[in-house]
Amino acid sequence: MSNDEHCASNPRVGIVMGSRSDWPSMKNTAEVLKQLSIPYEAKVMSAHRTPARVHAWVNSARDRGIQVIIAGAGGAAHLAGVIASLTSLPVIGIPMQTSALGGLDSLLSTVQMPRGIPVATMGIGDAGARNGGLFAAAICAGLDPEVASRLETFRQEQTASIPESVVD
Ligand code: RP5
Repeated sequence: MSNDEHCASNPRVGIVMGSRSDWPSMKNTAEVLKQLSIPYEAKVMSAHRTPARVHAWVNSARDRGIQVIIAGAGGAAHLAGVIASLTSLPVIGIPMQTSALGGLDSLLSTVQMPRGIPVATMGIGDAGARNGGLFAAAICAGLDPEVASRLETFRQEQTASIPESVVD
């Protein structure tokens, strides 16, 4: 992943992931934000392997205009929870699919937060990553009527794209 390619100058959403190996799933988040013209930045940082990078990035997030954080991680997936412990910005967790346990490890690590530090946890893998982007868009829509209007149009188009007939 080239981060430059995926960074906007004034990001409103921060997409972070524990490893570059998470990008094939997390790009689903980026794609839907791009579709909705919501500026984002995408970064690799790990709660375990690069804790100082996590702290530095989270501590600057609000001042740089980030409104929502989406964190994807797999296995002992503490990234979203650690980020939520460092900021009161809304944090959306995306549990990555894993080869060892199918992502159940990531799901439970992300969703089972202690009382007081919430992480809005999506489903495992690609669908969760896309829904995380849409959930972030819904939060941004509450702050920006133009985003609300684009999200409404997106939903109408999605509805219109679902055929009722079972054959072509
Ligand atoms: C987690 O470990 C990452 O979020 C990733 O899902 C998983 C495997 O990472 P790599 O070994 O591929 O770097 O921290």
